[in-house]
Amino acid sequence: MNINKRLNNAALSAIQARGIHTPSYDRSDLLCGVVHLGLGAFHRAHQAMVFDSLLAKGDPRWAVLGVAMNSTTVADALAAQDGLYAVHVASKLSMQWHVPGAILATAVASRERHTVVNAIAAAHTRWITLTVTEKGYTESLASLIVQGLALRHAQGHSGLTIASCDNLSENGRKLQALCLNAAKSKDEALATWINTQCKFPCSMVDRIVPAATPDRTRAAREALGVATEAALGTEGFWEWVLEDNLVDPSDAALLRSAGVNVVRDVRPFEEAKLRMLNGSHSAMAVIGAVAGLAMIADCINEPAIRHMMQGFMTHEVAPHISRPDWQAYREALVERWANLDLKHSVHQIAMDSSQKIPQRWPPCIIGQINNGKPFERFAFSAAAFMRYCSGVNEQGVAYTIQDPMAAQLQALAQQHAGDVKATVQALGSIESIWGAALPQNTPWLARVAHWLGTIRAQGILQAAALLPAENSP
Ligand code: CS2
Repeated sequence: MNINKRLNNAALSAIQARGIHTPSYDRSDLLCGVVHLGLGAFHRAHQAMVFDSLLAKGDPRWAVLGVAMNSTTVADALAAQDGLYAVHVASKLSMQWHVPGAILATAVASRERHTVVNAIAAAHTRWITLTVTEKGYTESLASLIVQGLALRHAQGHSGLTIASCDNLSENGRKLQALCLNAAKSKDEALATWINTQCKFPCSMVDRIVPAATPDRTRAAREALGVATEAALGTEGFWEWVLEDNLVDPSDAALLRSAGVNVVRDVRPFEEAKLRMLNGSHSAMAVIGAVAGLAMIADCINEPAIRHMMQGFMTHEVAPHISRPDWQAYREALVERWANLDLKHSVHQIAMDSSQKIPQRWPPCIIGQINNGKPFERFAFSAAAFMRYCSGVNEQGVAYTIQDPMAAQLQALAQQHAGDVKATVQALGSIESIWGAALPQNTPWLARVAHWLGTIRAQGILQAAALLPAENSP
């Protein structure tokens, strides 16, 4: 390996000669038609790879300005590599390194705000896409977008398709409301222009993309034969379901040709994904963290957890989703979680649980309560979350809770550590997590307390083995 060489445009032909998927198009001819906000692993292994395949079909308008909101590390590492990076795609059938070419340039919003504002306003920009995480939907995000749109409007350019790709229900509507609010406080005419000329499609995006690790970077250097940073691993599976609500209607056919499912109503897909995939993920993450398991694959390979998750999905989640192929979706999930190449850390998923649980768990719990059906696996998951908030696993190893509410959650968990009922009372009454109804629901709180007591007394895996059998409600 020639480590003096690094991944960049000049190295691409040598990398391709090693059998690695590299851009088949001329990168010097591309137009930055997309401004993407949130340069995390997910975007690079999902939308950016879809845009890469549109570029490979000969449409030069899908190159991306990749904007990190605050962190400079990835933006600068990619800039030094001409926007290129390696992605290892692993499925049951194949393993393949890819070097997607869609990210043409990068910027950091907190450092180069004007670059981002000017890019949003630029005539060749057609889309803004976003993966800024659940906690990123703030007034400051809206102010950045609206500043760019104001300049765009002043310059007389057409409106943009602005697609949220975060795990929030009705993500497009939320983003639209946030932007319209920000615009109204500035200028009514601008708000009207945004409302009529820009489109905010809802979307569901799915692909398991663990955070980058040093091991993956080492493997990428080995495979590519050049020095490289910011390498990722992902699974073969990906899905992008997008509401057919686009400024340029002909984009729908283009996106479909690259495998995107453009539909009238995203809700059945979004609900299934948030409740079944993400809801199970959040449950396994806190259970695994408490049990001292490192990865999601370790969790799903643990019989007590696997049986619990099957029962969770079949009896407590499925009644509250309307995706027609949910059985196949559920089976595929178990297989996806067991993918050993992914090394998806439970602590990564447990991060920001206070922001994730609200759209993942309460709608199903309330649905079960309203239908007079059991909610034992949810009560167990809620108890596991409360046990997780203590910040120490069952082997006595402390971990960091990364969450905007970390200090409050940990203080409450520790303050009442010896008293199960008081812990459930304190942590179970936070309405921003559980909504208004559950903190008032005595049978719910009683079952959470039951499971928290059992987890404390017997250990979390032994407690999980006491849940109803997989095939019984
Ligand atoms: C995970 C998601 O970290 C999390 O909260 O549940 O990132 C999940 O891996 C993706 O949504 C899969 O599409």
